[in-house]
Amino acid sequence: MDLFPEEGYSSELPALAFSSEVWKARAFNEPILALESAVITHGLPRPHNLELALAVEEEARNQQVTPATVAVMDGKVRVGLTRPELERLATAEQTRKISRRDFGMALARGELGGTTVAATLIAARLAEIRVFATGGIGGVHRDAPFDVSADLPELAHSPLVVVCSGAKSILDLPATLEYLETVGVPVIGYRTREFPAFFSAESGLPVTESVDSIAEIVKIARAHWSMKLDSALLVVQPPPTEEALPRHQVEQAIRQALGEAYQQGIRGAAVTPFLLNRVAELSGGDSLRANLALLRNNARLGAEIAHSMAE
Ligand code: PSU
Ligand code: MN
Repeated sequence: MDLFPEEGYSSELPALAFSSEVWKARAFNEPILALESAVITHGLPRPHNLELALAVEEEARNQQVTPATVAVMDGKVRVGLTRPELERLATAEQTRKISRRDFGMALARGELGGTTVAATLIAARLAEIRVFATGGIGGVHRDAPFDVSADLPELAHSPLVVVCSGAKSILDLPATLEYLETVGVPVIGYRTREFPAFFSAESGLPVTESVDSIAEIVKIARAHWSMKLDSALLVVQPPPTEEALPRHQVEQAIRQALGEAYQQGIRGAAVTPFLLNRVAELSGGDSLRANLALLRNNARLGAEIAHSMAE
């Protein structure tokens, strides 16, 4: 550690820039909740993206947990954003979707970028943050054997509790769960026995373990890491009942979106944003409502876990 570190910067982590809020929380060992920003730049339409970014931060603050939204900005990986920075990210004309592969280019060129689950895990790991909340993780794509989200290998060696609503069924969910098993990421259902499919509570697939309390999650996480395992624990909960969509309704939109992606030759990093956007359009406002509700709900659970882990 620097003797007199300039607030927000650490000589050991030259690429990171902490918000003063996160800097202080780190110094006082207070709970912090990591949040991604690809959902702001590539996941949600304006103005819902900014509203959502502010709402999930509020969920953390309501529980005296410091939110650390991660993004790439002005040649730094920001851990914690100010409100003007969130606004800049949410309204920018051009942003890069930043996964593990993309840091070098975005940092070197001073680009603005939203971090995926993979990229947020990398930053959170460096910052020693232990809890991260998001909507849904990336996974193994359907009928595309080599399109596996970088989120999965990153979860394999990121010692964090990651709260989400499973993964969207735009993905091959059984294959995604098999991958997580291979790399040692337990899938813990919070008050559910079923792996949620993001918009819908049902996927027909079981979780590794089901728990009813935050205390159990924390106990399992500590025991997991006591074996010097460096993998994440995925804590999943379904979208709130009021806003959850029936599985068949979503499935129809997904089939159509997948067909269009194939016809239009959409590849690589563009696949997930394309599918998310088309499914949202095809299923109408209901999917957006579900998306916003589950993101807030996951931030709330993430903050509770962060709080409990800091005790
Ligand atoms: N799934 C969603 N909403 C999202 C994403 C996934 O339901 O916004 C975003 C997340 O940031 C995730 C990323 O980390 O997409 C995965 O992209 P890819 O498949 O290109 O790795
Ligand atoms: Mn991909």
